[in-house]
Amino acid sequence: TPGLPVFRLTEVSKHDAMDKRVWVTYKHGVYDITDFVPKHPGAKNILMAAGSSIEPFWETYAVHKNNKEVYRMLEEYRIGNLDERDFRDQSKVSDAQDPFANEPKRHPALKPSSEKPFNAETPPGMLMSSFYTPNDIFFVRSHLPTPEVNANQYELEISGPGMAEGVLTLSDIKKFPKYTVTSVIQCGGNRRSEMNAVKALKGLNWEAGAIGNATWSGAKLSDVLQASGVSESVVQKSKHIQFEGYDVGADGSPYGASIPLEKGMNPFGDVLLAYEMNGEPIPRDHGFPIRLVVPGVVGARNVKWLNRIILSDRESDSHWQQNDYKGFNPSISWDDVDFSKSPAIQNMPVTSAICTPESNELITPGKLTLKGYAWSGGGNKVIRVDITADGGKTWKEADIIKQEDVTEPHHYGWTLWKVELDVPKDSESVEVWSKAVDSSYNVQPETFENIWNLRGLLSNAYSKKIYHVK
Ligand code: MTE
Ligand code: MO
Repeated sequence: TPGLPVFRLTEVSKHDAMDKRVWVTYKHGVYDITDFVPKHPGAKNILMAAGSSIEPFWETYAVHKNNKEVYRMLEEYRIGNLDERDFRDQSKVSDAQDPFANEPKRHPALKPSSEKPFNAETPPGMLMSSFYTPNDIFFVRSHLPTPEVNANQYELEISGPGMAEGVLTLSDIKKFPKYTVTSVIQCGGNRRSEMNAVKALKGLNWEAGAIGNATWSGAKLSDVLQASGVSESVVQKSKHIQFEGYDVGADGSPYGASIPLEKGMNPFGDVLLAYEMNGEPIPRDHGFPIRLVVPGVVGARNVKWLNRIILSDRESDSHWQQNDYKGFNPSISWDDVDFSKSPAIQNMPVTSAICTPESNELITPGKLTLKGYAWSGGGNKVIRVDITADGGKTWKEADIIKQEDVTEPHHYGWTLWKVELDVPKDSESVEVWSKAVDSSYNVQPETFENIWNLRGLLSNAYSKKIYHVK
């Protein structure tokens, strides 16, 4: 932007706190974001960049990095240009310190929605080829650089009010009775692109593949807590179980989440400290060597690379528990959103998706076979999947391809289904809808309009596909 004043970095660095005004640089621009900070849900994080370049911080928050809206907002706060000499120096520094320099290799079939951090979904059609989603094509959702944890040095800390802190190694955890649970892990933003199509929102543009079904094996969290000295008095003083990962952001704070105490302490519950995924050691992308598995609950609480467990009377104060993964009224915008007003998402609502044929495939007149998945959170089982090809005038029940023989409220695996429809000779296209019903008789909402929310979470309306006939 020509015409604006030019600043040296030394001048920028003096503005590193709210009372001195907060300046940051981004590429060639210098911005005074003092008035922006109170409006920003992650203000705490943005302050870490005060007086310097915002780029290394945004590297770890890809939501910002790829979001034109955020750049547009930032431009409103531009006060000048960075001196050319400092601009060159800065770019050198950020190359050398790339926090994403040590990432694992990923399967080429995974479809990335962001590279740094690496987030990628399974192409929905591929989800149909097996009941248990193979580890190497299981979707990856990581908010921060992927840590590399050495299994021999792995330590899990456990603490709580009035309790001596305990430390467990991997072999300590493996000494507990081993349980295996089949459970879906689904990102809170799965199918967000369908909601985004109704009205633009902020978040990774997932199709229906930010979900997978696997067996998870490990120790029960309730067993481990019992053995770690969580007495009745500790329980009395606690309401939540907080978890922290080994992955840390630019400000040094780890990924964190929490679940209600009852969910984790219940001996009939199924929360696992898992060390196996589909019978293999948990792959690095999915939390090696230990990840928390909270069946029926939004993906975000299934903390990978588990480092600490903290019993507390409070929820995790992490960004992802407090200022993300919450639902809102469709009329709430970024100008009036108050994250403290909504509860953190835990159990997920019922959903389904038509996965094959894929969206862009041409079909032929005659028999058309649709395949898809259906799932519900909170341990609810899918009892039915209804399909219509005439806008809801008539419905056909899908056949279950596979579903585990487990009763609610312990049913955490998904249901694969298929249905055969007739495509008349003269038709140019068919529009098909699926809706799943769970064991509490919860049904998917019909449209995305009425459940729209600014983060594109809980995006579970009917799956609707239009296929063109050859
Ligand atoms: N755990 C840690 N430590 N760091 C993370 O970024 N992402 C969460 C959750 N656990 C995350 C995490 C989110 S939002 C989801 S959807 C799931 O992990 C994704 O699990 P997956 O990558 O194994 O598919
Ligand atoms: Mo997620």
